[in-house]
Amino acid sequence: MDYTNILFSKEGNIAVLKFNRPKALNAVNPDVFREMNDALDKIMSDSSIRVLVLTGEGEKAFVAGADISHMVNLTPLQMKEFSRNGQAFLFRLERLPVPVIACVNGFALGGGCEIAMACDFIYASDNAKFGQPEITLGVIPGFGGTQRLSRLAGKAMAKELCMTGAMISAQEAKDIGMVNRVFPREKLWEETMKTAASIAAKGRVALRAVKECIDRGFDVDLQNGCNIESEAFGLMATSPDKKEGMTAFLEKRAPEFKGDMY
Ligand code: DAK
Repeated sequence: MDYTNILFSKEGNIAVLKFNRPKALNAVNPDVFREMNDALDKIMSDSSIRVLVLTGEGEKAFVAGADISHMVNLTPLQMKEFSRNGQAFLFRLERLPVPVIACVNGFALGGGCEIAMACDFIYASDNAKFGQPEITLGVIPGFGGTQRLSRLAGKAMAKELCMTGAMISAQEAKDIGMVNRVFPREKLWEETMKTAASIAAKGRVALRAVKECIDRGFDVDLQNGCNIESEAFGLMATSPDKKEGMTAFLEKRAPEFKGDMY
């Protein structure tokens, strides 16, 4: 599939996906989701990819939301279809067996904020703005915003942001636990890729297990969460990366993880 709404590239073993509709501040429509899903298929079938970085093309936006010009005339059935496509894409990001970093380089509003929150963590530039402004359009977040925001920032903060539709700065988003780190705009990409490279050097099997344990364990009680972890920890013993990591430590050298699946 040729892409016109996204840009897909690889930098070593790091995949980079950019929303590429800068004239509309990267607002997302069904074509964006179609292309993104195709790109995720490629990422899933490329075992050399260790990390995915998601960002927006241009100076102003990560994603300024769902495309309002597309949504304005949708029928209820079309709206439902749009919602399903969007939510399916977000669940795919969340369940992707490689870590996904949102590199938020400007507006992350509505659907854009929801996409960022479905990534494993968010790095933001100091000029980035976050918010769920759907209420000002007479609707509510439709790509899981009410759910993921309350899990990240707590119920009361999620209610305030979804009820007022107010935008918050990157620093405020960090203060409420939505964003991990904030960088000066010109440093964001470099810092994001530095972290991506650090993660990419780790073992693929262990990275996948960490992601699954934290995500699956989050919604269950501590005992069951720890059970999920023990199961995964046991499986690590079958990974050649475990032997390599521990042997490298004992031999006082850097490990070379191959990422073979057991
Ligand atoms: N959709 C379409 N076009 C957009 C857009 C958007 N979300 N955001 C910006 N643009 C376009 C603008 O229309 C403008 O186009 P031209 O006029 O140049 O053709 C261009 O991008 C530049 O925007 P501005 O001229 O407005 O730039 P400013 O710097 O002055 O303002 C802004 C930037 C981000 C503050 C402003 O553009 C803005 O407020 N944009 C809308 C933000 C917004 O409300 N986002 C949330 C969209 S609603 C659902 C599923 C999902 C959703 C809903 C339902 N269901 C399942 C039911 C999700 C909803 C949303 O995301």
